[in-house]
Amino acid sequence: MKQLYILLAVFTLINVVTRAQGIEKEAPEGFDVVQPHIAHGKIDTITYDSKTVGTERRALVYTPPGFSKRKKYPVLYLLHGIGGDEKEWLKGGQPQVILDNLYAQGKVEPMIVVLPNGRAMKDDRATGNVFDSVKVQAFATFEKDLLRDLIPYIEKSYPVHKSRESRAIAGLSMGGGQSLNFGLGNLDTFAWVGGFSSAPNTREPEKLLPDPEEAKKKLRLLWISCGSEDRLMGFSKRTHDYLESNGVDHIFLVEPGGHDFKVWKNDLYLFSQLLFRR
Ligand code: FER
Repeated sequence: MKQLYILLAVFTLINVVTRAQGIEKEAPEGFDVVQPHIAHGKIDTITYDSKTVGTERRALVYTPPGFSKRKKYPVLYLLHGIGGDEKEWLKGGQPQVILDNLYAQGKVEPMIVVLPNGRAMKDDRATGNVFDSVKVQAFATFEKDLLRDLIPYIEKSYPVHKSRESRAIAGLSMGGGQSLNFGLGNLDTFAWVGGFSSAPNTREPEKLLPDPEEAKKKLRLLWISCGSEDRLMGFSKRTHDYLESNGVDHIFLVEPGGHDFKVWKNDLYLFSQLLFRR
């Protein structure tokens, strides 16, 4: 009988802890498997004139199943890591498969996903030493390119809502750092922000969010996640600690895994379902 009580207590505890976290933590099996018989979104390659870099720059754009120019959509800007470019998510994470499957189940709000090249320099390919300081600096320069060149291009070329509540920014690793820096640094542009396994380019918490009160008023979602085995965990953890001690609502998800697409695909699966909810 005593064992039964202990078992019951353990189950209750697990239940309470899970509910306290308040979110689903792991994508179900098959979430990233192509389903031939459902509707599929479409991927365009676009080029935009970047005044910031002084070149034409490339990005990919995923429009959802049932996309219509007569409707208006919110936009997620989804950013890659230090070794990648605008194709990295597509090759490693297949976001179009994850999202098509979520749409088929009615689990995600219709949105456009923009996959930019976040290395804002003339030669923006991920070749040579990707840790070279000039290339790393280009990930910071992308803030200007995004705000002044890419977003205006998207907003004049696609049927999209043009308010902060209709823009999200998220990314993996260097792209996670960019998303936190640019998102929290531009709360009048983005209301939904996600950092997956954010890299050392993530600003220190006090610089990232000097005014927690403004963030509390303006943010609709702040998501921080990282694999438990990732050596970059410290950058997510220190951000989470600061947010927690300043009472800024956010999700902090530590999930099994390292610095890889198994984690980032799970993040996209979970994060995308929370976006643009009323
Ligand atoms: C570093 C370690 C990792 C760093 C960047 C990264 C700029 C980025 C990793 C990634 O994007 O996957 O010291 O410095």
